[in-house]
Amino acid sequence: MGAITMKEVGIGTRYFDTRLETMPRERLAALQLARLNATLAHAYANAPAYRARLDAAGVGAEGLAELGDVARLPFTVKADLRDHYPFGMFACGVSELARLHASSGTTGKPTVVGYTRGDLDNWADLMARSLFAAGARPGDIVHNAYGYGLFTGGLGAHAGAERLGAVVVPVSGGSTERQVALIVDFGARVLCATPSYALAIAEVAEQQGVDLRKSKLAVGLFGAEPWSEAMRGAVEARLGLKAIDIYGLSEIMGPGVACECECQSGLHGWEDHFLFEVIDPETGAPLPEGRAGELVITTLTKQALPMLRYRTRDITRITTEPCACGRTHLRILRVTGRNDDMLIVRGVNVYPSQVEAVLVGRPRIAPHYQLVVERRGALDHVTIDVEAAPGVPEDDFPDIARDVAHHVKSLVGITVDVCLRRPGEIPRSQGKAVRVRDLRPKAT
Ligand code: DLL
Repeated sequence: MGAITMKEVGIGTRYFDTRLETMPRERLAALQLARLNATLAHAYANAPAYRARLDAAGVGAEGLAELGDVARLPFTVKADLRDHYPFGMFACGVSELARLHASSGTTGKPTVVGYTRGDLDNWADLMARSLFAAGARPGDIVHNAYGYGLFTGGLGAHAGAERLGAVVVPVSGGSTERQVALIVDFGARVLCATPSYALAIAEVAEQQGVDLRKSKLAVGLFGAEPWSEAMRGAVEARLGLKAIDIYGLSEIMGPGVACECECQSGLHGWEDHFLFEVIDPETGAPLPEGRAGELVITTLTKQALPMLRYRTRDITRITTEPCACGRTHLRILRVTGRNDDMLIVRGVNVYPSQVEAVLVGRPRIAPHYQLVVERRGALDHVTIDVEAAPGVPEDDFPDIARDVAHHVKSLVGITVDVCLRRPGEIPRSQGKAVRVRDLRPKAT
């Protein structure tokens, strides 16, 4: 993609890259097909792991005739990256890499991802595009509380903010009291953090008697974990900003794969760089637009680590309905959760974010919670640990617990125990919040 000039992102411009963000959908599809075939040829020629798979699937390097033919390609899954640890899936030599990131995962080897200079350049562009769509502008002070390090959040948002022409404050996570002071003293207009950490910042500010609603904060880019509309309401009310959902994953790039615009009605998936599909997680069959299923992403420009039909495990829906903002790129609706996080409670499938939607905003409880899952006999049993709001008398806890259990039953359909905790008892996150404590015996 072409270099972005400051002229294009000047005041009054509605897009970071007008040509690419508003490209008619037929032209976008043609661009995708050309880039998909270039990606296949690149993977076939330079990534032995892919060549074998493409041969086995009867898809050589000759390319696909239409985008729908992508369904002929085999899926790639996280285990492929682990099995080829560290660089076995890469399509370039180590000397051509400019950066490595990794995610630690709960078992075994980390998942390692690599970027060439060109990949980093595209990432910075897409992250700048996302920041702009969210409402950030050149010259804004961007307080970046995503973790720096092997996690892609910190450095990804950092490079995008610099590319936008903003002023980045590279705080990373932690030392929350200091974060509050810096937001106020530097006059940050934009906050980048996980939604759970944004809430932790709001809470510490309130404890310090600082009203962040009166600060210059106007826009927040929150992602890296599932969150609900109710949480959006809570964060917006307590920080006095517009809370924008941003999505991404390291295997595909990092933050900025998709981001909401100021309409806050779904995340624009940047289709000039990625091909999005939704599949039935059981059968692997592609699902029509609008149906909920697992998001599958193919990279269209990545050089170091092309990903062909990567199964994200994330459950969502997509729509190509036009957005009021004028961007033509499809929208991914809020990611409700990961397949791996789905609980089956007496036959009912539940994601923690569905429970969150019931908890957050309810009177007399605070938006800090964990689901504790145990095995009782043959059945899974869920206890919701949720904090009482500050100042609520402990004598009222049993009544509140009953009321919460009742609402979870009627709105989510599962029977749970509710345990009211005192303010501060649920651990606060500095990055991705731990929403489920799984005490079930591990399958052997
Ligand atoms: O979390 C990248 C990121 C950083 C995205 C900062 C947004 C902001 P990973 O650590 O590889 O990368 O985790 C990716 O996090 O597959 C989803 O399950 C989840 N996730 C990310 N964004 C969202 C979101 C980063 N907006 C995994 N809503 C993904 C729901 C999200 N889940």
